[in-house]
Amino acid sequence: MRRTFGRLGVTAAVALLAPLVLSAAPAARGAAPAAPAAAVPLDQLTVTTTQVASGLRRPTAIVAPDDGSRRLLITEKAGTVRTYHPESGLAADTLLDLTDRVDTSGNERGLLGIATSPRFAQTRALYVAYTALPDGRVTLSRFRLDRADQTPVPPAREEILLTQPHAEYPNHNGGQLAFGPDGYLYWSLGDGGGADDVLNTGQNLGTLLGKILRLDVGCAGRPYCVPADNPFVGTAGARPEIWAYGLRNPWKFSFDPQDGSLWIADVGQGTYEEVDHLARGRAGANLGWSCREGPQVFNPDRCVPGAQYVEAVFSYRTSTDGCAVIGGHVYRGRQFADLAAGTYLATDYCSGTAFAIRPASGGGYATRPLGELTIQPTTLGVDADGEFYLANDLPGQLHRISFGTTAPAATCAVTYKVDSQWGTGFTATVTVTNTGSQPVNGWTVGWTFPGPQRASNWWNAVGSQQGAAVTARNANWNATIAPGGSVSFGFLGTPGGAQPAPTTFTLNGAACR
Ligand SMILES: [Ca+2]
Repeated sequence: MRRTFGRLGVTAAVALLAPLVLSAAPAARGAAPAAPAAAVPLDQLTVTTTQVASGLRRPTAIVAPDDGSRRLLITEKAGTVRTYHPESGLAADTLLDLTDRVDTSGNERGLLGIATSPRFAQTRALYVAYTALPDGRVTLSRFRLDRADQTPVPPAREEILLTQPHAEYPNHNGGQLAFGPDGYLYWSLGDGGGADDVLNTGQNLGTLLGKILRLDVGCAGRPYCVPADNPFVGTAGARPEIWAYGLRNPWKFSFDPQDGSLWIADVGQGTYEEVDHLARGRAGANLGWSCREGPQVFNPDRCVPGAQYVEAVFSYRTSTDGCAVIGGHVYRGRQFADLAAGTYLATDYCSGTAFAIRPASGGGYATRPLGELTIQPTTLGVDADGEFYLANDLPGQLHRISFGTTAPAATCAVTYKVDSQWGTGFTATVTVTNTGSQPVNGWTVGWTFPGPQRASNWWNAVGSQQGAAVTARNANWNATIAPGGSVSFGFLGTPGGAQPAPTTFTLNGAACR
């Protein structure tokens, strides 16, 4: 019988046996500072997928080296790494083959995670996380390459950096790898598997199971070093590698490249799937398992008196709205910046639902399901330009993700004019004309810079910029634009020299066409 891979620790039997505990334990907010809203509200945001490759064999993770190659490296459960390029497609040759050492038993063991060192063209280090033969030990390894584009990577190059025994149960191996904004390597490990946190690891700081680790893999002479500011350095009985704890199976986590915050998607047992959000530098967070699952107490016997549990920022019902959350990324690309900048996108292995989450300007989070992506997604990925991809399990497809909007076209025309330009900067004037028959009362004009422009020192508008996405709001004296009327505003920009001008604009979230 063919079994599916992506239940990721959620079994029907477990769902039926999950205790119904409804009392609440103390919970602390894990929220990061709210990001400015993107131009399109979540209820007008749409998402679609376009298949760009097929023939993957149970893909598990996607990473894009920052070497200008435009490649995606994709791990497969059996122990292989494949290469995709947007022009040449999925390469027939395997980049790295570790099938002789990867334990693929059960649904959840295999080659699970991959990361490339920052400034990959110079540093050329490839990191992988997998379950190792013969007993499923979770393993972090490094491969140093001779050249960034070296193909294949010799398996004999392997340097094993850190291992954690994981023999009792084949499920809950975590496996995500990512470099943080601090240059350290983060690695997620599941709680050791079985069910109910039977090994009691989630709240136990003496084990690496049920944790996210933070490692300095750049120190000389040792496989890795523990950063001196890790939260449990010097705590008796605690493993100093731990960065965050109280996790069940953090299959995916990611960092927002703009604010450095950490988004964790923790697969639930039988009741709730959850997404957690930690501000940059938030050390030692306790995400709750197995005292808590999502917004509820799971097992009161595991609750530690006085403990502060970080509350999930989003949760949904296991077996109603899906079965296993597949964490994703915050959109910081250019192509859809005016629609989706600052939006975290996650999905679910069983339902394929696209869950959009966005920090709200007044605090809290706006969340909305945006429809269905594909069946059996196992990983979302982001290319070097910040654009999104998805790979799915048994179909073995790679999809590109696009955003759109249901917002009606606005009745507006916008001109963008560079007035003057010198060695280090420029000034520009933007003129908005109301081409409709109704007055506009209060306006927000949005666009995305196609180049490296940064805007500041605004006049006749209140401007802000997030990545390449720019938002300009009316000043208090020019909020109304009569039918046929115009307003002009401007700013001081950098850098100097000729830059491509923005070509599409929005007025109050709707495109000017
Ligand atoms: Ca939790």
